[in-house]
Amino acid sequence: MSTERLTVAQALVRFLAAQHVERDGRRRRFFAGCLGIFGHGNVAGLGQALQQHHDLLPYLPARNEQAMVHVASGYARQANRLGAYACTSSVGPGATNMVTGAALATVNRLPVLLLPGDTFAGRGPHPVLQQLEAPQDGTVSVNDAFRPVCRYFDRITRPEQLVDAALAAMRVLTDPAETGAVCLALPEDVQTEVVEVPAAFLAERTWTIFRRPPAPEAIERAAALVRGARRPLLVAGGGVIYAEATAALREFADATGIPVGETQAGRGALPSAHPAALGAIGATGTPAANRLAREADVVIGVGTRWSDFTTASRSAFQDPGVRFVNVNVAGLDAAKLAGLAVEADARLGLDALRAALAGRRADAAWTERAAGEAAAWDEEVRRLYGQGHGPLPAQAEVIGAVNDAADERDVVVCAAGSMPGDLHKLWRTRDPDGKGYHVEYGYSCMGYEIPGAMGVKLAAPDRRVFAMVGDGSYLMLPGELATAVAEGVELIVVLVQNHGYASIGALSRSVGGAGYGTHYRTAEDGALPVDDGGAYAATPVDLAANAESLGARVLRAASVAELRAALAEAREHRGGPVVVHVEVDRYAGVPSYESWWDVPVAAVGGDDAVRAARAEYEAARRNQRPYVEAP
Ligand SMILES: Cc1ncc(C[n+]2csc(CCOP(=O)(O)OP(=O)(O)O)c2C)c(N)n1
Ligand SMILES: [Mg+2]
Repeated sequence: MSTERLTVAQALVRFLAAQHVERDGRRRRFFAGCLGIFGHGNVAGLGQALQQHHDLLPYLPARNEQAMVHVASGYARQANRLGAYACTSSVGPGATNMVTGAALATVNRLPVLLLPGDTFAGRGPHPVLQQLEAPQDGTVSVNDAFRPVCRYFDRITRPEQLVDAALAAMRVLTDPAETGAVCLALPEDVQTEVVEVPAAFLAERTWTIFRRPPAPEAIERAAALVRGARRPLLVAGGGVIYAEATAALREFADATGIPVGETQAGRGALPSAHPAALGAIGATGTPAANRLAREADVVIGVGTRWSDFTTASRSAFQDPGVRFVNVNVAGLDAAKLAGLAVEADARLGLDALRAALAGRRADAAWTERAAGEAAAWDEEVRRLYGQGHGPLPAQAEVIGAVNDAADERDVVVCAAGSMPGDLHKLWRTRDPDGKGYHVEYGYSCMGYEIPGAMGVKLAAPDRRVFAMVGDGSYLMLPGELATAVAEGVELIVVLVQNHGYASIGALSRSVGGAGYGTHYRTAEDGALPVDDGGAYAATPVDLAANAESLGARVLRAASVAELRAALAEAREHRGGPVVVHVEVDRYAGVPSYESWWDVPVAAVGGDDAVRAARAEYEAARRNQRPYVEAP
């Protein structure tokens, strides 16, 4: 058997560069490159190896470790999980900065490979700079914090462990049911040590992602349930898009007349103009989807993890006999809401169920009702887009302007604040592959927007990418704007200034609070910085100037007309990111439509407003359903 003598880091870099994936006969490289920030924990090991093999695995220097994992997540999602980035960090703070990124990737079921440096396996110089000493356990390092947020964790304490660990990492990264963040912690001494690896370990390898077919019996039972339904509804989740099952979904909807609501990750699975499309469902859903959900008797969830936003905290489905059919590649999700578990690839599952229904259609009255509700909702979107709010515009008008500026294949990216809920409802989706809408709402992590959008653009250079970012999100993680400038990544960042956490201010007021602490404190605020819906002082910050200082082209818009002009200019900009800065009316929100989100209210104490909110909360909770009946 031929072998090669390499450092552990060199062997790992060569292994990563040789990995490929294949699905439906289409094959591609798995790792687009390695993002990183060097420190003593990785510069001599992985840093040396990446320099030596820069032609095999491109290196992309980032500005913040959390953000670089977001870049990797954005990339993986846009690539339908058929591509990924590795992320290398130093030991200590560089490593723990990646923990939040890891959780985001795992919650959203996105493959990212994390390669944090670790303290010396040989322990010679311990405690090394940035080492956390655990008096009770000699094996602990800060990297153990990756264990709960990763789908696979390993620490390479001996060079020869690399072969086994690298293969295990790839198995998890390329498994659609298990994928998420994978962490291989690399002690800084081990990275530089010699390992004799078999040539086969370094050879090109293809991981075929076979589509998992549904069990025929499961499809028969699912079809029987759907045939017996009077008011069937389908809820499309991210799995529909990842499995490239949007065409199968259209065919299913066309053949059955069953209306379709969409989760955040599944938004765009069916273009807004499709007659069966109800748009967003759940706490941030449309009245069209939420009214039909309330009455549905059989709900087919495809590729959804049934988050609280989708089920309106288990209040969305009110028919006492409602049953669920879950088509999902992951057993964890297929079993939720006591549904009939159809463990399968979304495309194969949809095709099999359509075939089993053999031309059987939902009641015409139900299908027509869905189309009518959808048309009424479209009118409401038109109204909100063009409401002419003043003197500052409403956020909905900003969304309308960006939607108009985006072409069919362009992508909108967002993650936290009031924008995700507004986008979920209002964004008109058009891309037939469902890749035009990218709101990270599994972890809803402030700061994801700019790095996530960068990952999207790296995965889809032929699409225009709009990042919608609130002032709060921007302030958390603006640094990757500098990376986008340096790397010439073309993004259109729409920076929406409303002087603080408008979403949480509104949430606070809805639970009887006064928006305490949700408006950035200004000199006038004194000790009690409230946000009670009245006049407020603008914060003395200039985020446009901040973006400019990072090297971005910046356009300032003071009205909807100026915004539209700025977006037209931004569309033509080449060579790097453009930031379009616009201020909106903090209190001109998009309403919630016949839905609910469970946020507990203080049971004792507080003032009249809190007591009233508690009473309302207790009443709303009575609409919660356990969803435990067997299918
Ligand atoms: C990292 C992180 N910290 C805290 C939160 C809780 N949170 C959700 S939205 C929000 C405020 C977002 O502010 P901004 O980006 O300005 O958007 P706005 O609410 O004003 O629309 C906060 C603090 C979060 N989602 N992520
Ligand atoms: Mg804000």
